[in-house]
Amino acid sequence: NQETIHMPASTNKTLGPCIDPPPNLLGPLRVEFNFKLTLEEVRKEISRPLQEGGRYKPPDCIATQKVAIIIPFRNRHEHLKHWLYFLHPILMRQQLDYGVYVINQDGEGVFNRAKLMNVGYVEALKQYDYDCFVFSDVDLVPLDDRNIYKCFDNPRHLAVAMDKFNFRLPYKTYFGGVSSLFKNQFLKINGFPNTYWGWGGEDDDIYNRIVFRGMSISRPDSETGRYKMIKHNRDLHNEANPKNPDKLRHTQRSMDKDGINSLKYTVKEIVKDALYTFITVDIQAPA
Ligand code: BGN
Repeated sequence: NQETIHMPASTNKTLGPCIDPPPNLLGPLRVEFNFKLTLEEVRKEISRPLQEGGRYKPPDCIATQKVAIIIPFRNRHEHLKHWLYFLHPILMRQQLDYGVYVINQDGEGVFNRAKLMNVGYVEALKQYDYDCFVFSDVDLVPLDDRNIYKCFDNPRHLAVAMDKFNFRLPYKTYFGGVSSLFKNQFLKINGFPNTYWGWGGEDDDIYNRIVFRGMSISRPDSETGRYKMIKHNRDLHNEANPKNPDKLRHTQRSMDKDGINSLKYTVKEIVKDALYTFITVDIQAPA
């Protein structure tokens, strides 16, 4: 009986590398946030190809990079649902070997986006041998799937044309929203600063670090780099910090001692959902 003798074709083939650009991209996307959905519905709809913890590998080719997506987070579950709903299918079409890490700041102290991103870098590496790190705000969804969530020859700024800035860069050195760095690029700048508490400036500090280490910024064009931001009110405990602008004048001096080499935190809990790995951390925030 032939059927029992022959192996199914899929079990015995050696996979080739994924080709660039990925063949199934759609280009411009329609994105709306004006609908309610439960996490259960999102899981039902999109978790089938995923492995536990929000991990994915393309089934029929070998991805060229292993990408950790790091999302600094607190109290934004509504946004996270929309992010997961839109991003997972995009990341799958981009044929990435990726995992989604939500880094949840424990407690009600002052928020620290950049420190949470440092934690995400360290914790993701404990799970898998990632070589590329994409750092994304939870409220930003790309409007074009040709904006690939991978790493480039220089640190990449992906969110170049956000709706809230009229689809333009707010200023030329803007590095906020979504960015990506290879492991070696991240280490070259000693990671991100841990000392920007509250809103503002940490992304400018990261930009400075990159330039001080002789790298430049890679960006998609302003069509490919369009983003929609989920509207929200200003968060509690994330006020603009008047100390942050002044800190920016000292990046060159501070970056060697404030970064991944001085990072201190404790993990409170790691939960592997079908759609993401949720890591709650105490980052010793001031009250
Ligand atoms: C800038 C902020 C960035 C922020 C952008 C866009 C500062 C430092 C003092 C100049 N920088 O002004 O962190 O991403 O606006 O909102 O506050």
